[in-house]
Amino acid sequence: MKAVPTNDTIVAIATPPGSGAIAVIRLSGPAALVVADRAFKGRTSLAGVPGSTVHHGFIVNGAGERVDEVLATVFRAPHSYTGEDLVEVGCHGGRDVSSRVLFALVEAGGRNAGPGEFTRRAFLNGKMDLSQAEAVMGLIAAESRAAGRVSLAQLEGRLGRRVSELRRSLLDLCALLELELDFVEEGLTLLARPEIELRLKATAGEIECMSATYSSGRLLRDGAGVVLLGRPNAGKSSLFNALLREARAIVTPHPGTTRDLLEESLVLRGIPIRLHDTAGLRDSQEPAEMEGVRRGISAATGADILIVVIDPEDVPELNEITRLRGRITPGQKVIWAINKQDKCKTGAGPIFTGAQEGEQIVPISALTGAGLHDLEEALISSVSTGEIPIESITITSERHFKALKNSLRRLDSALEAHQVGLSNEFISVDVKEAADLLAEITGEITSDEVLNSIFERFCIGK
Ligand SMILES: Nc1nc2c(ncn2[C@@H]2O[C@H](COP(=O)(O)OP(=O)(O)OP(=O)(O)O)[C@@H](O)[C@H]2O)c(=O)[nH]1
Ligand SMILES: [Mg+2]
Repeated sequence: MKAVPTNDTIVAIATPPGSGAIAVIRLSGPAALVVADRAFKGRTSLAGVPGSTVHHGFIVNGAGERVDEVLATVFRAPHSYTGEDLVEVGCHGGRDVSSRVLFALVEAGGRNAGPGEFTRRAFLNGKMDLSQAEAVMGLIAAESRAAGRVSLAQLEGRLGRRVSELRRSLLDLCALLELELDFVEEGLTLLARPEIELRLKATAGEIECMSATYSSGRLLRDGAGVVLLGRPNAGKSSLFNALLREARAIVTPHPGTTRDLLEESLVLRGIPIRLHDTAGLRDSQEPAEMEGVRRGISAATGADILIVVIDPEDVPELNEITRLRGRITPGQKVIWAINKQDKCKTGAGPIFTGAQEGEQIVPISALTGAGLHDLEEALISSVSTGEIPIESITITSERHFKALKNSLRRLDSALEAHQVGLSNEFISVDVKEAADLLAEITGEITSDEVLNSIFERFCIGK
């Protein structure tokens, strides 16, 4: 992949596409003020003004025509988002006018910025560590309050700081281990053997705890995949509609109504959920229904949470429950929704005994809405172990998770080397590797390839 130049002046519209009251066009680079001055006509030239000041003027294109009346905010290096000289031109927000202002600034010498290039420069100029740069993207993409909170905590640098501290303590340990090697002849020890073990275990323990947050962090970022599964007519589509509070899926009294896999998103108490309705499970010779059942089963296999919908009058036999149970993937959270409670006389409904330990049973009526609140509670408790405390660190990125896991593997092998009595050299190699893997999270050690893959997912102007 070609290298991205980092010293020219980049320009892009920073506000979302479409029309609005105003649009902001960002210009950043060592020559940002010079470039802006070629297009900006105000009372004074921007090159002469102090940072963090706003100036009224006009943007003029290469042909000398006025394009728009604007406000230009000047930020001087290093006190700007990118750490470079930066100008934000606030113009009128029409699609046409903002693109003409952008074009005038390109004519003046700006280069159209690539995706994430402003944030990439902010990282390269030390304004933020890599985990914070990724948090910018997470915050922009966050579709729920909980996901936004986690990204915001990461943006504040909490993850980066903690990871840096852990890395530092590993490097300190490494230095001691290596230093001790120099004195091995004299029989001098700088670290008692139990002390080495203690330090390795403490760091490994913390990395383990951090990486364990990924299972809920991932759900916050992507949304939990929830699949409604059950026999035809159990009331899956009715429940799907009830949870969405919208008549999204077709409901009829005929078994085999739903064929396609339906997917909709909803946010439950700040947690994003991707809800799927499926075709009822039964043996069929009808090609469309067979395909529907196949798709439903495949969605169920990849789901985070399964809601198995039961019509208590239809599935009393044990072998049906066993068949449904066969669709559960180990590790999946399972909620049994015992539907159609409105039809059961109080206290007379058949008692459901098909659940296993750790699985929840919730009696509901998709028709009347009874028990729906309990079902939502069951869903929330399956996704997370309660509200994520604001001061805690939650891992939401697969990249961070993998780095932590790899680092942990190295620490485990260092610990093993230590326990079998290998010399410090062997231990310190692993400890150093473990520290380097942590540095990938903050970007203290990184490659162009990693940077490209992170920033190309950003949108232009960020
Ligand atoms: N009395 C009562 N009827 C319900 C309830 N939930 C669903 N039904 C009825 O059961 C029938 C089937 O409901 P659906 O929601 O289409 O069931 P489904 O599981 O999606 O069925 P398929 O798409 O064929 O697999 C409809 O007539 C619904 O009105 C309920 O809680 N109480
Ligand atoms: Mg249905």
